[in-house]
Amino acid sequence: MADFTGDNIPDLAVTNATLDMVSISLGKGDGTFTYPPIYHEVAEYPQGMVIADFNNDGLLDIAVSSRDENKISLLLKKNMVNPSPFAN
Ligand SMILES: [Ca+2]
Ligand SMILES: [Ca+2]
Repeated sequence: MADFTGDNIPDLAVTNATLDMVSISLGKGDGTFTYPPIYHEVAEYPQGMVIADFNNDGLLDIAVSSRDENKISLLLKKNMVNPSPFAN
């Protein structure tokens, strides 16, 4: 778990190797997460996931390695949260 939205509430990212997706559930601050999660398509058969700030904007990003395509999908935070939980 990591905080992707910068609100100090932990969020949850999960790889789904069957759907070739990473799903991100945003923490609400009361121990529950938004549902349904936000889905992002990544390269086929995602396996490993590394969470770090890859572009140095102070917000965490996700890199997902793919078993079948031998490449890395990078989800930058600015593209990650859509729709924004803060937009009404
Ligand atoms: Ca958060
Ligand atoms: Ca970043």
